[in-house]
Amino acid sequence: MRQIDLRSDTVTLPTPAMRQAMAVAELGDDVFGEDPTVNRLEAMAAERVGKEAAVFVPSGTMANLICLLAHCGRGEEAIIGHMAHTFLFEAGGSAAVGGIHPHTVPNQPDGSLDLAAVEAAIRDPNNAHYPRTRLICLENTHNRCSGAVLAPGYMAQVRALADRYGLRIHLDGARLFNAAVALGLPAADVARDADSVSFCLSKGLSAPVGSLVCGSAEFVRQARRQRKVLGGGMRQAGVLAAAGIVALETMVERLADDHGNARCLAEGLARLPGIVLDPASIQSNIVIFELAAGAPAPAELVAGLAARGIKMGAIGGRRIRAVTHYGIEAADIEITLEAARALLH
Ligand code: TLP
Repeated sequence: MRQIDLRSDTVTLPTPAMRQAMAVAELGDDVFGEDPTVNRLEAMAAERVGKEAAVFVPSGTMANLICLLAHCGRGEEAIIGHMAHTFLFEAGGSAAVGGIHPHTVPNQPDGSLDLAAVEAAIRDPNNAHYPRTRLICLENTHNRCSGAVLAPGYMAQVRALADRYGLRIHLDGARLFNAAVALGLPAADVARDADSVSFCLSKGLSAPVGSLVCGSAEFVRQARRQRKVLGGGMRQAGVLAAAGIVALETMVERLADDHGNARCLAEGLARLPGIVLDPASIQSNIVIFELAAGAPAPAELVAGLAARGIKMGAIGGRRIRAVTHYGIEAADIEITLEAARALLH
């Protein structure tokens, strides 16, 4: 039976060109700055996102943690959406490791944070009772907001607000290239208003491992230090970076196919009884839908699909998530819709 794994775009396997590049990569000790393949990937990443410098790190979680540690000291505050990956799914790392105080603001369904709510969350630096606000964190695309793409122009407004209060902006761009492709803009435009941006090679871009932290040369110097603190210096990491270079060279434009497949999946699902979903809200490769009261429980639908070789994730409440990616074809969407139809009739 064909397996259709829609649990995440993290399940993607490297392409044959990536495996080939990994096998022949020129290597050195990256902690000494001497791995030519890592150096090439870092230069390429900085150029793509329009920042001075970049550093290769093991994961998206470590990338975000490194950025928060580089921006905030102990007892200082980061303003962050209540559905941000960094707030929900990174094991409280910034608090556990860095003593950073998260100040949550509600995410809007489009992934944004209401500007007035952000402003209200900024502390008076002259009042000794308060933690000091240092940072505003944004996420684009937004995982828990069904892959929502932040509207162009929104970040410029956050930038203006941050500048008024002397704050920095970190962008969790785990799926930055999905946002760029969805908007038809260069990634550098999407990241322009952020002081730091992280992006992942191992999601829709299909490389096996790795993320990049990008920012000013000085910020990246700090980030390298934090990477060392966290044990993320990786020696002959060019073997991984080689796949990342192929990912940036060959896997960005095709993300549009994933977005098209996600939209087809959402349109098909929305027609089924018991599914609550507005397909127009699906802008990238993540489809989150709800099962109405009276419909099967999410665990039941997920198990029924799994028995037919289709994997999705129940993500709490009555919600299920499906993520399209390299390896999922239009025909797989049809098979998935057929199976869901049979289970929900
Ligand atoms: N997201 C994963 C899981 O952790 C939920 C997924 O399947 O979507 N930022 C964002 C926006 C992410 O979605 C993720 C991973 C990360 C950071 C962390 O990246 P990794 O998994 O490389 O540590």
